[in-house]
Amino acid sequence: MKHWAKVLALVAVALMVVSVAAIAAPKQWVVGFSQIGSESEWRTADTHSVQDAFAQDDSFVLMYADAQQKQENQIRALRSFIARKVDCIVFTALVETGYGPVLQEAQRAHIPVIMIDRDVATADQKYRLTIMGSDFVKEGQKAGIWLAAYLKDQGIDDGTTPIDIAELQGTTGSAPAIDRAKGFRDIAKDHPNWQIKHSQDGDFTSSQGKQVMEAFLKDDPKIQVLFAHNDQMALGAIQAIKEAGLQPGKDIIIIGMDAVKGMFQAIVNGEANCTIECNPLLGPQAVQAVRDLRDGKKLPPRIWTIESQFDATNAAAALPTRQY
Ligand code: GYE
Repeated sequence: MKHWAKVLALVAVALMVVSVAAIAAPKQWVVGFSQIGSESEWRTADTHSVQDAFAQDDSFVLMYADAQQKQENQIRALRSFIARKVDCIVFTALVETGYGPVLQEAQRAHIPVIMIDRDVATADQKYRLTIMGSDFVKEGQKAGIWLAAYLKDQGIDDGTTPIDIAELQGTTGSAPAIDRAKGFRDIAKDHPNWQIKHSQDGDFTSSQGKQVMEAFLKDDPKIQVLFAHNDQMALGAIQAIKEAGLQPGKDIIIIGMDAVKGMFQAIVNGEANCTIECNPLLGPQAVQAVRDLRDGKKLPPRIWTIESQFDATNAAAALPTRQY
């Protein structure tokens, strides 16, 4: 073979190798993740899950923005993702309303938006591709169903004597606060003697849960049940109850949501009664959805997570295997 023919053959082989590699390796995607903050153990587990899952696949670059519980920070972060022309946005909405314009901007820039955990209001759902996460209405219903069974089992509820219930709501206007309140009331309405006498925003944090519970108890030391929209507020409230000289889990039945380790421990210690699981480990599912999107697959409009509930009958057995 002539020298120039050899060179040509080598170049052809090199080109083939490069193009095969290009086909095999997917195009690297830049993904912007707008998180709401770090208000709870749940949120921390969720953030780590998403960051770890994207870090395991080097065909993704994750840009992370923590809004520190402020909607304006979140809108600013979303706009900066759009300006940087990211390939996809993963987004958890602090509250349901107020994101329409920025989501429309993403749509106009042809940047797909995948919601995880907290959705936006129905009117703005047309601007996002899918939502993955929990059924918060169902979680609220599960809390009500558990309470009905427990009261019956303990012989506390005769169906007519009023049951004095306090509710610590999550961040006003957020999807889980709206839906958990609704789900619980779906069940409460079948028990006319259940009286939700106190209901206030505790912003999903332990410190506010404690403060609000203190105020509830000052106003009404006869509260029999506390329904907290997350475990973090329930754990804060437990402190307030103890400081008021009452026994949490006995004088006041405590129901939380999330199933974080601290709440498991409280149930095992007899200081709380029930927690409805809300799975924060959304990272692997989120990565899979973005991968499918990149591969040109159609995403389902709703991706549910699978959940359970824990009380004195099963908390101790499950505790050693809990990841959050
Ligand atoms: O229950 C709470 C967190 O959006 C489902 O937010 C989530 C909630 C979770 O701060 O602990």
